[in-house]
Amino acid sequence: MTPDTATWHKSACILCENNCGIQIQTDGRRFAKIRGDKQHVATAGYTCNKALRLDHYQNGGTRLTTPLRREADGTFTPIDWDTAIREIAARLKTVRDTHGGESIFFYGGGGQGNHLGGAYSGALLRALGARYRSNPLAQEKTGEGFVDAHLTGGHTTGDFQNAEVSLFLGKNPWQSHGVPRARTVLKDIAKDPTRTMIVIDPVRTETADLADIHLQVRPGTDAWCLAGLLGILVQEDLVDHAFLTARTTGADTVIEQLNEVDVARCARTCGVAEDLLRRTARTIGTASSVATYEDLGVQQGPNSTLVSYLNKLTWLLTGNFAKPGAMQPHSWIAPLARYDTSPRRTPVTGARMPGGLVPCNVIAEEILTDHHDRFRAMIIESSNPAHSLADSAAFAQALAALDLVVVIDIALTETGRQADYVLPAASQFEKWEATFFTFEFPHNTFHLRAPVLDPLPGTLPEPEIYARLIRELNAVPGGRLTVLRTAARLGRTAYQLAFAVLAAIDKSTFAMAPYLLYETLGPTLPAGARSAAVLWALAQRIAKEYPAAMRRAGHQNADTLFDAMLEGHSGITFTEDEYDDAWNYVPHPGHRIPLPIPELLALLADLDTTPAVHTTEDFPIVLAAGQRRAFTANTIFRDNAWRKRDQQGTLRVSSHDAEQLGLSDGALARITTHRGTAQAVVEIDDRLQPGHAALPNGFGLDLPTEDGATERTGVALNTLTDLTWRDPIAGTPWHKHVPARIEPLPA
Ligand SMILES: Nc1nc2c(c(=O)[nH]1)N[C@H]1C(S)=C(S)[C@@H](COP(=O)(O)OP(=O)(O)OC[C@H]3O[C@@H](n4cnc5c(=O)[nH]c(N)nc54)[C@H](O)[C@@H]3O)O[C@H]1N2
Ligand SMILES: Nc1nc2c(c(=O)[nH]1)N[C@H]1C(S)=C(S)[C@@H](COP(=O)(O)OP(=O)(O)OC[C@H]3O[C@@H](n4cnc5c(=O)[nH]c(N)nc54)[C@H](O)[C@@H]3O)O[C@H]1N2
Ligand code: SF4
Ligand SMILES: [Mo]
Repeated sequence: MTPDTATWHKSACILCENNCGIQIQTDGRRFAKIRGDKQHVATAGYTCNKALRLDHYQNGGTRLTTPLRREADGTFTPIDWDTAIREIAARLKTVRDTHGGESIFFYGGGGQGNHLGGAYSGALLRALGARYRSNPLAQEKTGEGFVDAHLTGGHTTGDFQNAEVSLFLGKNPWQSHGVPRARTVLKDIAKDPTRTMIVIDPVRTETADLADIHLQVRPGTDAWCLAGLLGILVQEDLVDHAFLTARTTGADTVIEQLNEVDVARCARTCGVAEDLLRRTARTIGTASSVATYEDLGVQQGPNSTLVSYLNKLTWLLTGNFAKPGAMQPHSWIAPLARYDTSPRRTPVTGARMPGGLVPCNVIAEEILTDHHDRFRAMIIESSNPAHSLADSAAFAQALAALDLVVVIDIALTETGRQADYVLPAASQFEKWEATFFTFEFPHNTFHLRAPVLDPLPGTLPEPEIYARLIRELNAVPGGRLTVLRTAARLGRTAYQLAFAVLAAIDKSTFAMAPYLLYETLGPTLPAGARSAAVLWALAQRIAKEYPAAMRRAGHQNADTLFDAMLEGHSGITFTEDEYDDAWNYVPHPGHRIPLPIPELLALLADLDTTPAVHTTEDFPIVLAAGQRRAFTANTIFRDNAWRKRDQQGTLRVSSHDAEQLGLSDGALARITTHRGTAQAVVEIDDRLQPGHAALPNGFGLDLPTEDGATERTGVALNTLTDLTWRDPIAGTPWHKHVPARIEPLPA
């Protein structure tokens, strides 16, 4: 085949939420060259080192090309698609008829680069009467979402391009991004003497190297660090009274309590000098604008929901909302989760479900019980929970206890190996794809990606997989589809009308909409973009919820917006907000932000008696299980060769600990926790403080060897983590705070 060197295909990187626009040159099915897409509406040509390695995702060598069924003896038999769909639908029906649709649990629906397929899963769940779902958000962001629901009513994003003060809390954007064009933005801040970067991290990260102030807290003590900062803001009267009076309610309650905070004691507990804490608070309290970003360092540690609340109070008490350089609410293409202030509860353990998601750390407990309402079946798409959730052994036991496990993935993963059926999906470069990581303000962007290659033979895009299952379940009367198909041929106006009429007759039309759209509008879309049909409904929603912002972005109505999505191969701006509009996103009476959250204020009041240390004599080191590095990704690459460095995934320890424990650089160490044990190569790294160690995420996959066995490189982190170490409110895990023992191993 002649290399297709003339054509650059537009797409996006799928490794983190920024989804940088890229261009790919193919050579057959190989990605010969990859570069940033300068025309991309959000990232303008920027990429980090990882995007250039995406051929290892596309052609990494462990792709599935046929559905698999697991037999009684544990082996897999390849089966054809019709058989797979028929058998799975029949078994799902049996579970539903025996135990009720609510006993069918859905996990996943998208990773860092693919949410379009998952948008169709809701219709399948509706067809089955399933009510419970979860995804990886429920092991990181649900505590933050719970706090957001109480305060601003939704997610906020920091304007780091313009902020006078940028605060990164348990976040290392140099490596993990999250901020678009992160390295450029961080370097710009560092260069500018009028701007200040504050990093709160026990590790002197690459981001901390660029910071003006680094609060190198003891691991797991952020609640005290932030309580101290807030205490100073209030006690030195650095709060924005005009903002609090005009825009919030209950500020007095919060201020009164923060007046009681013993700042010196907080400083001692978190290990930061009181002077430095005071200087930091004054910097925040006197700045013209402050933006903050909290991430896994606090969200996967002790007191995480409380920490989210305290973080948000630092910028709310100082009036840093809805103005340039501060925190902004924003529009969404589709919200990643809908949070409210009193989430419903799980059926067995009664855990709160912020965002409507079952906390990842209770899933095994919801299954491993004889409770009548336990989950009996699980559908897992675009996620590898047997590897990524706390306590892999417990999760494996839970999977084994289910009547049916169906996994939809491009590869045979650690989770797939434990499934009853594995369905092979087309890769993210072989189908129409998009993410709903639309967090920007004032210009919010969205990128629908066209396929770069045809699907690998034997694979299907997820919307087609869900549609086939729904057809097999006979969930929608054929007449409905005929009406909509006829209307689709008459044009979009007729279609909209027909849809509205159906919805008026039958409420389930909305829940089944993705499927209805896929079957009826989908086939009329250009360039085989059938999977984009669901975006039509999302465009209607945008036109309804943000009409002025949509028009400012140049879209007259939902239809022109939908067409722009289909045609915008470098992404489009779908809403253009104005700073004052930000208040419209605050759903509370008078658009005021209610500051007190009594349950969290109670936890704050208890800090004096809350343990700040969780290590013991047996497990004296705090292990951060999952550090983001230059060559880590989630389990998106199933091919170790993608890494140019750190091939083993080293265990980083300080030279102090290395000396104490008898570890040497490059030698093997054994790591032991309450749950398990593992081995890793030691790297002495004085970015870490004594008593703190770090292992990278994304390692420890069981990859096939040539002789048909599997081989594991690096540590599968969740063999070491514990389900019960979780936040009392959101149930989010303590992956960044695992008490461990580390010992040298003979070479
Ligand atoms: N290179 C790379 N980038 C990625 C990913 C990847 O796998 N690799 N994954 C993506 C995903 S899914 C996510 S969610 C993001 C996560 O992005 P981040 O949250 O930035 O990543 P982490 O390295 O897990 O944790 C951030 C920091 O928390 C610090 N930390 C550990 N313990 C504590 C503590 O007790 N207190 C405080 N304040 N900090 C602490 C760590 O030292 C680390 O520097 O990254 C995304 N980007
Ligand atoms: N101990 C510890 N555990 C952690 C973390 C940590 O720091 N420490 N980090 C956590 C975080 S923040 C996250 S976000 C999770 C992520 O963990 P997971 O939710 O498990 O996500 P990924 O590892 O990204 O796995 C994505 C899966 O999707 C598959 N896939 C790729 N493309 C497609 C596609 O087009 N269609 C389908 N159907 N499948 C596809 C991949 O093969 C892979 O199996 O891990 C979490 N687990
Ligand atoms: S920042 Fe890097 S990993 Fe994230 S989307 Fe962009 S290129 Fe990919
Ligand atoms: Mo994540």
